[in-house]
Amino acid sequence: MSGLGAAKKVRGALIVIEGLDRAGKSTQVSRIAQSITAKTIKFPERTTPIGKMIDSYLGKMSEMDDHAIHLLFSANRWEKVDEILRSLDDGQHVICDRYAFSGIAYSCAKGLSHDWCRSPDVGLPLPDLTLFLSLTPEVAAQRGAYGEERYEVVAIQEKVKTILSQLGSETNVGPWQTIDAGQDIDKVTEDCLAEVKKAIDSVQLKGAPIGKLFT
Ligand code: Z5A
Ligand code: MG
Repeated sequence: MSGLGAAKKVRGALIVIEGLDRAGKSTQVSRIAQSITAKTIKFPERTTPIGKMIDSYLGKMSEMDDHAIHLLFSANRWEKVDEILRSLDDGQHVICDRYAFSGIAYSCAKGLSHDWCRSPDVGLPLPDLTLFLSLTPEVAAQRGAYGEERYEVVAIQEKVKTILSQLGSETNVGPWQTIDAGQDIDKVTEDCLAEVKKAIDSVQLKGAPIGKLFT
């Protein structure tokens, strides 16, 4: 016997894409997923019972206390945790279109306390990389008018941008890279992929288990 067992399967990498409305998150999520063959999950995931309540709130078809909707956004992430962990365990990369950072930024922009907003997401799978697609409000404006959903107003987007851009320097958020989302689409993809490939290499090299967010 050589003593060599079967090679241990390397887990997949968890990649998060964050940014303002029209920053190009969904565009880049699908391009990156195609390039590295990854599973994609969009938050909010509007098809679950919790997601349907969120969808109704965002579409202004229902009203809710700010704390209650914040908890629903977080619950909507927790209901996908098993699926995320199973995929990573199977060696599949997972890319999330928004994550807990959006949860904090939008609720804090409405005046809720940062510590309170952070707590329901403590312990979620820790991203191996978060890409913050940074865009000025002027460039965002050139991508068309805001839609009709609840947060699609300039005053909220300005506050969210300030809060989101500071979240990368908090502790236990995982590696965080800011990408200039004002460049042309192909260049943004190129910049994103360069960081994603480094993150995947690091996961494969270290072989470390997935961490827990904010812990
Ligand atoms: N929310 C929350 O409050 N709490 C939470 O916990 C979470 C979310 C998770 C729903 O978001 C709302 O939920 C959101 C935050 C809140 N409210 N707001 N605002 P959503 O994810 O469903 O919707 P969104 O992300 O805000 O909007 P979006 O339209 O999906 O934006 P995007 O994905 O970043 O952009 P895109 O669809 O990829 O691109 C937008 C357009 O720009 C499109 O025409 C592209 O072709 C174009 N584009 C993209 N990239 C470029 C470049 N580089 N140059 C030129 N044009 C480009
Ligand atoms: Mg989108």
